[in-house]
Amino acid sequence: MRQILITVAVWLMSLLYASAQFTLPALPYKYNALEPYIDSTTMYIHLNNHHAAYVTNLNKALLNYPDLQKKDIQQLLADVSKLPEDIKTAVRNNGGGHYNHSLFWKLMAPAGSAPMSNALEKRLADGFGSVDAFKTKFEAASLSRFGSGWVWLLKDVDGKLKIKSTANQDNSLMDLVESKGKPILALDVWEHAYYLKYQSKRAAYVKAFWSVVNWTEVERLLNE
Ligand code: MN3
Repeated sequence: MRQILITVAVWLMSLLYASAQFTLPALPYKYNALEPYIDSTTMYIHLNNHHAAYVTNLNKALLNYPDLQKKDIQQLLADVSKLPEDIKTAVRNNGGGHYNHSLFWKLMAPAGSAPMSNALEKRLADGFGSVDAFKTKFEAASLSRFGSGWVWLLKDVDGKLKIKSTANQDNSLMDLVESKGKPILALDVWEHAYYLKYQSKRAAYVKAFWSVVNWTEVERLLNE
């Protein structure tokens, strides 16, 4: 009888956890798929150490807040300033980390597999003068981000394209971030994203990133 009770208790706990927890996504390609631009070891560590830690710590922060566990990540971030004081910073950092990385993986693809369409080229040229001008501005934003953070191509409420940078794991969905908008393209400029291959040469990493951008996904997000 005791054994049965324990089994039922474990089963109930697993149900509770299964519904509560955010989970680490699988990469949509192999770890070495972005070589030589982003190396396999960096991809492996970035997903399984860094991103996994954000997921674990986000779940831990929400452990005593069953109502918040039911929200999706975008809702949590949109109201992050209104969260209880004891978990606000943890959700900002780890929820942001989970959302940003989940998006980042999907915004990359093996070189040459998801080229820019003529329609997207035109949208970028309309917004920034030319695709080259867009890239130059995006690169400049990634180099001027002091310390850890992200660089974004955003679509604001008026549908206008903007390049912005945020510190740490902040993003433009958070109510406490100044420049709001829908993330269309994201680049992680934390050192962990490039240090093994590029050491302190962030500029070389940013240049290499253009070779593995999934422009098909960028365009889908833009038109969504
Ligand atoms: Mn990262």
